[in-house]
Amino acid sequence: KIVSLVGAPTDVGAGARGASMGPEALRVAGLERRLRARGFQVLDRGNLSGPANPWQPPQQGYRHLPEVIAWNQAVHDAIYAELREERLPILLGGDHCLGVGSISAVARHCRDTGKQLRIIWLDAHADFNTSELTPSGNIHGMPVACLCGAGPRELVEMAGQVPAIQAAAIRQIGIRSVDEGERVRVHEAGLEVMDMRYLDEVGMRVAMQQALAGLDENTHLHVSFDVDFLDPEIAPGVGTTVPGGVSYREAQLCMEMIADTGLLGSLDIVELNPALDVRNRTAKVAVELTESLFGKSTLMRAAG
Ligand code: DIR
Ligand code: MN
Ligand code: MN
Ligand code: MN
Repeated sequence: KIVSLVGAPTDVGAGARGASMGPEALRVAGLERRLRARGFQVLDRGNLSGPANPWQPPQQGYRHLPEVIAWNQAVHDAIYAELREERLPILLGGDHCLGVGSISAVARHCRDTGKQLRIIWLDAHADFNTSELTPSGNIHGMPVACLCGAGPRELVEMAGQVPAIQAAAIRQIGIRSVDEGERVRVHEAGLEVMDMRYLDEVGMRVAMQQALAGLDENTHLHVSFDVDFLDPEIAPGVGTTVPGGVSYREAQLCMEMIADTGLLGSLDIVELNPALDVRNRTAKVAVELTESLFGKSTLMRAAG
């Protein structure tokens, strides 16, 4: 399988500037070289282009909605094209609003090919806000809601089918910051959220066994990796750090267990903010975790 890198250098959906530099920081940290060392053929498709960040306050509950739509349409089209070529696309974000475009493309591809879709959402946040509930207006707090059918029409309809995905297709891991109104919607929608308390109680191994249960050869596994999933001590380069995150070892186990399924079909790496990072440390950690996601392990192990 050929891996393709698609850069989307924008921070239009975020509340802090700087995630627009994420793609280059991941390249500088050696993402392509490390994937090649794992035996993958890698195509760097370069960066998409889109509108600049106008840095305006929210209007009707959305900050930069036209710009967010334009970037997501570009991401959707690029990721869909890679999937149609049977490549494994990695979206280099960019903020997490881009999950709408990326996962809309994946949902469309799964519909084309009759695949079952499972999404592993690694994040400190549920990203399930709507314009009525959002405390910030930042659309990077809304992609899961949009994908499940709640949001502005242009984003909700991007997959050509509403909703783009069922809430039942998602497993959220590492969550530790959910807003008041958002919490109610999470429960109403029946989102499966493995929050930090749950990880503390049962451990990453059991949580991931559950998150990866019910997959078969016909499953397309998509991982949406918001780097604020990680504890800020190991990943300071994000705009919305939340203390008490996933440790380096927990994150490695999480990635290795996903790799073991052999079903990874697409990946987003989002919210990396080099302007807040320390000597590109967070980008390096993200690259190390991506290596594990693509099968790097210390020893050869029996399957299962
Ligand atoms: C918060 C932060 N829930 C919001 N969301 C973030 O503004 O909606 N998502 N940072 O990644
Ligand atoms: Mn395919
Ligand atoms: Mn997120
Ligand atoms: Mn987040």
